[in-house]
Amino acid sequence: MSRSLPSTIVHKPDEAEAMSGAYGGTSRRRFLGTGALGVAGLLLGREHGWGIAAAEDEPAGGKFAGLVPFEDEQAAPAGTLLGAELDGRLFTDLAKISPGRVVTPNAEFFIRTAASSVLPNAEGWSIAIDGLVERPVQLGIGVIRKASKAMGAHLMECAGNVARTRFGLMSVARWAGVPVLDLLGEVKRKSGAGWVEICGFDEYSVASRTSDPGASWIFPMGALKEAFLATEMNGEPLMADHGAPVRLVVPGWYGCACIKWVNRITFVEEGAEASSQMREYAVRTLQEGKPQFAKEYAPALTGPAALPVRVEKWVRGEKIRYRMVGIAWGGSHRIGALQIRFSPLKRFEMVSEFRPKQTTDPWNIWTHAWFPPAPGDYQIRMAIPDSPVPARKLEMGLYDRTVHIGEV
Ligand SMILES: Nc1nc2c(c(=O)[nH]1)N[C@H]1C(S)=C(S)[C@@H](COP(=O)(O)O)O[C@H]1N2
Ligand SMILES: [Mo]
Repeated sequence: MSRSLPSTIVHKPDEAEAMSGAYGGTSRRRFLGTGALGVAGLLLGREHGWGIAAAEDEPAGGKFAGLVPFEDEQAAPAGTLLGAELDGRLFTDLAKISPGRVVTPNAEFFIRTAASSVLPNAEGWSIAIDGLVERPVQLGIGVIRKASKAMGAHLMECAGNVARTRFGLMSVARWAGVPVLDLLGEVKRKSGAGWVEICGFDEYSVASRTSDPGASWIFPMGALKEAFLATEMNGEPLMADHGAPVRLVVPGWYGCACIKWVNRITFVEEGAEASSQMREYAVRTLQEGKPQFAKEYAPALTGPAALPVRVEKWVRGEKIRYRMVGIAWGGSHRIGALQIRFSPLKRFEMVSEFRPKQTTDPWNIWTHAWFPPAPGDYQIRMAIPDSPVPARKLEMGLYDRTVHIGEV
């Protein structure tokens, strides 16, 4: 899927252009006007409550001297939609996260597949509920919107989120919608109808170079306890590129299960075949092989994971200090402790400031005072000691990042 990236610009997050507008609308002019220190204050945040040091107790004092870019991460620019339809992508700039900016603004929430140019009008939209039911039902969008209520902040991550695109296929929003089981509870189903296939509109005017059309995922009813059909994100109506008028959100599951433009929910029996989307994402959701039947798929849950998102450089007199800022996430799992290592040859050490991630936190921010012993490349990996479930992608090295330190 990353094959089609329209650009291979190496991102330099310390450039003024990259920083402008980054923190609650700081303009480029304001950035230049206040200088690096102004940005530093914003970077560190003044809000408490996330276990993050405030600007005043910055580890080394001194002057903020920019961000050290991660190496070998070629990426298209973040925050703008690139391409269209099935090849449309928008990458979130994770380096912008701060205690006061935990939720991703709508315009920066990642997009994986942009709205089709032949998408039907939202106003006449309905969801067909059919399959193993006594009588099929058409659920109008008006009814769904009316029943919508706050569903909380949840993280979404594409199963194909990789270093090459700076892990930008991951975001957090505060959603509103209707629990799927509430809607399905109204429908009389036949015996044996223990599974549901949730389908979304997926026809495009142009054939994709990278993805197969056809969006649906098949769930056992029990897996949908927390799932909801979303109509709003961050207090605004869902945007077309995020699945308007209605999309599925399954908290804790990879984005590939979170079908957009939902237009059909079909009750099926346990023996149903897996959908083409499930097969396409089998490897990326860590299935064993490419199973033929839906019931052979493990829940496509994001495991516990952590990632550095920026390396800040600070200067005081002759002294240079580095501070790493990162995130930890993983569905509804609690993460009690976090470790970091700077080379495969070195041991893991405890992250210096980490407030445990509670079950309801979508992600949380950690910081680590870092004293690289010498200039050179550092390969960073995180670890979650006593992880409630195996942190498989983390342990596979899929969230490794490298930074080059020029001076210490
Ligand atoms: N109809 C439809 N739904 C879809 C997709 C799609 O291509 N078509 N892509 C899925 C994938 S792979 C991801 S990661 C999420 C991304 O949602 P977002 O673009 O709102 O971030 O949508 C999912 N839902
Ligand atoms: Mo995805």
